[in-house]
Amino acid sequence: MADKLEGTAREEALASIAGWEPVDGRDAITKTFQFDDFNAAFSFMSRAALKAEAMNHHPEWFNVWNRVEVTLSTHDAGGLTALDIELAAFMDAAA
Ligand code: H2B
Repeated sequence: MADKLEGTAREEALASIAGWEPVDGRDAITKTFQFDDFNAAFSFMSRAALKAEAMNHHPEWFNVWNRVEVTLSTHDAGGLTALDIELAAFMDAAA
């Protein structure tokens, strides 16, 4: 299992991704992606889903038409790990 990110490693990891915000009350990060339409939003979700499945690391997300709200956390570790950072960076590149 991936270890929870702590200290300097955590700060550096979070500094490497842009636009992700901490979630109140739990160790997780969130970002809302906005697209031109549902087709673009769902295409993004499809790319992210294939990556998530390959990583065996899955997002919590909510989609309405062109908007995808994503929360990332590692449930097994009870907080943020390098897996969340990797998936966040992938999503940023895929958006
Ligand atoms: N996704 C996330 N975000 N956190 C996990 O701890 C996790 C996961 N664990 N996807 C995996 C699946 C686990 O539940 C299965 C049994 O491998």
